[in-house]
Amino acid sequence: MGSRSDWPTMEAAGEILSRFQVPHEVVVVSAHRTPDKLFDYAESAEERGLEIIIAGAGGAAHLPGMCASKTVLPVFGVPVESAILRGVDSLLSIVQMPGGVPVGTLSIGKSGAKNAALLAVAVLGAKYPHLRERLKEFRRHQTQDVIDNPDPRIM
Ligand code: RP5
Repeated sequence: MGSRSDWPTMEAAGEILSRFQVPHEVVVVSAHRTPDKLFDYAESAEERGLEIIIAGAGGAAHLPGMCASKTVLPVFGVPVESAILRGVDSLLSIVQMPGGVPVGTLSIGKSGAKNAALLAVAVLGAKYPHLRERLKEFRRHQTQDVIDNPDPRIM
């Protein structure tokens, strides 16, 4: 993520990855404050054994796109909600990539972070069948939880 201040949002991705027991690292890498670190990180990601990068950033959110420009690993971008423009700036910064360098862009905020991790699990599931099974179980549980709790007045 681009800043320590993104963590309250990106934590939602970490929670999902931990729940699915997907080994992962959590690092602050800023496209603007630490550009050399960003290049090193993205360039070395593949040889370090990373398979997917989830990049969250807010405002002028160039981190996911620049990351994608330096690696062929799948990059999922999470627009962090910004104070002034409520994350619309982040979303547009991430989603409008030029053809040829894709970033899979999720929704603004915590739901986007959560879904980035679930999408990562789904992609990894093509290679790791146990993750596919865990994802099916997650969905079953999620559906059952809604069915079992139809009255919103009862918590
Ligand atoms: C972006 O600027 C970060 O991703 C963060 O969302 C935003 C604000 O960063 P801080 O000023 O809170 O460090 O690069």
